[in-house]
Amino acid sequence: QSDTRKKLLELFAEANGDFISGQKISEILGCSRAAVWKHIEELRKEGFELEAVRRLGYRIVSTPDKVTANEIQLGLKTETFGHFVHFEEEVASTQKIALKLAYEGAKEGTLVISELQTAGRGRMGRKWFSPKGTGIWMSLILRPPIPPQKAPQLTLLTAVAICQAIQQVTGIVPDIKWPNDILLNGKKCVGILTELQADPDRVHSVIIGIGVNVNQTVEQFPEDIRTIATSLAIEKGERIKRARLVQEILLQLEKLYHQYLQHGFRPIKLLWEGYAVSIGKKITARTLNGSIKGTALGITDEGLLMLEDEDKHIHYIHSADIQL
Ligand code: BT5
Repeated sequence: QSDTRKKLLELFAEANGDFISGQKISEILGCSRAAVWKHIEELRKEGFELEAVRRLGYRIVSTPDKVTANEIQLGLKTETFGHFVHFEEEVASTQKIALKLAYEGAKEGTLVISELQTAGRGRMGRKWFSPKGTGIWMSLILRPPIPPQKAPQLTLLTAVAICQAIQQVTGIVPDIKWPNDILLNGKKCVGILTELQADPDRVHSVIIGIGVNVNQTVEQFPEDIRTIATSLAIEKGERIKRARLVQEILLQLEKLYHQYLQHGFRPIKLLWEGYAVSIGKKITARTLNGSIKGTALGITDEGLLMLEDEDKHIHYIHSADIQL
């Protein structure tokens, strides 16, 4: 079975994008035309794009873009991030697996990544839509020597790293909406979920969950988020190799993380402000204790949002949803 598959792929590789007739394939593989059709269907299920034209036969349009350990590690330039990759075709949530690995003692920089999440999660019990093969659904284990209250800074640091990576790979300059959204043309393209395991005075691990919409088309988004979500491919007008973007995110993250551990949050804050859209604007912050309207002044050195209400009172906000 897998031998036939290999032969078929070799045939397509030799054809170099040209058509091969069904007749020829069945002769070379030594199987019936119906069996050829079955193999073609299986390849399609794996993400190969194959065109079938009567009389001409089959032609390969594109190969799958996978995010297995091999794909990620081939050409990876980091010192440690992503040197151990735990890949699964399908998971409930990469966060759950990373949490378990962290608990079992996994090293800093361990990456969990999957093609599909069946129960991807956002903040506060919300769902993260993570369809098969079109996005980056991954969780990175960090063990920063910082007090637990500083952990939210890592969300902001991650947002900057992802913006830099997106810019590097696609040329698009994204916007950041405090604290964890990355937007393209006002629509959400990336979500970040930072989960902390700590004692009151010591961090055991921080799991950085990253969801990036990469190759979805508009129709591939569920209706309830179609108007608020977008993908890099939609904005760029072409598909992007996910593994390449994963490599760049890991590289930028590692650089900023080292900078952060050496020099603190200040340099990161400056970079963050360069990408932030909400600063200086009138916004509404929905917190667990109600909504506050005001002008976003910026973020503090700790990473809290400073919001000035109509009475000139400044609120320091740890966690909220922001409406621009
Ligand atoms: C987030 O939550 O934005 C954090 C998302 C983190 C996802 C990653 S994927 C890898 C790792 N494993 C996980 O299980 N999670 C992490 P929040 O700010 O609460 O935003 C959630 C809201 O975004 C939802 O309520 C929807 O409105 C919207 N949404 C859901 N899926 C989306 C998608 N694919 N693209 C854009 N928006 C989406």
